Amino acid sequence: QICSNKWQKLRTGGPGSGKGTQCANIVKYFGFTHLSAGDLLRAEIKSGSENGTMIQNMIKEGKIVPSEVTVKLLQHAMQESGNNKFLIDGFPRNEENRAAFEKVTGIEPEFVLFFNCSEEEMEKRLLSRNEGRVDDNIETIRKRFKVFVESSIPVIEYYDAKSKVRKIDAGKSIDEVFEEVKKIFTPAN
Ligand code: UP5
Ligand code: MG
Repeated sequence: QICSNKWQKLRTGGPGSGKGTQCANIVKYFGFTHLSAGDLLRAEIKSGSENGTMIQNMIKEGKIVPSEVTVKLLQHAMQESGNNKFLIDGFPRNEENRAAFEKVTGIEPEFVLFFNCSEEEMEKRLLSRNEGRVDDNIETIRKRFKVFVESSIPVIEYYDAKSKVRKIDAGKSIDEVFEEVKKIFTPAN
């Protein structure tokens, strides 16, 4: 077995809500391995894999890459890590993702962190990020928000029905958000 269910932590939130930023903090404090599905997909494009062009086109359109591609990348990264505590960032993004991941890995998250943030604030953050991402332009950002509401929110609702969602006000400063995050990750939880 790759890892024990007990340690699965999963986090999600809209585009620019601060998932990557807070994951870096959580890794420092709590020793998880951070697996960003988006970062793995971008690395796959860079590696020149046969799926690269398809992935690039989907990211540019803000669309969700087929589960079989993403799940395989996540599974491989989990095996490579040698860790058994994972923070999965930005995944699952739709019901298909969720069902495929649980079927293939047999893993269900211990809980799901939901970073609640207004679209206005997320848009501001994404437009000032300046990392040269192909999806950080206003047209793609609008598409990402739409896909998030239509496809990703239902996944949050699914986990909420299982009492697994921990909602955080992600509109505050990075330090303030981390104070809230820390409470959720303290061992007593
Ligand atoms: N920042 C962060 N926190 C802040 C705060 N509290 N106050 C002020 N500024 C703050 O943060 C974004 C920016 O805001 C940064 O400049 C940061 O300094 C600042 P970041 O931590 O990067 O936010 P994050 O939520 O990680 O934003 P990201 O853009 O990465 O989210 P997305 O969910 O859009 O991106 P992701 O990489 O996960 O996915 C990209 C695309 O890949 C998807 O649209 C999709 O096409 C594809 N994809 C799939 O197909 N399947 C998957 O499973 C995953 C991705
Ligand atoms: Mg990110």
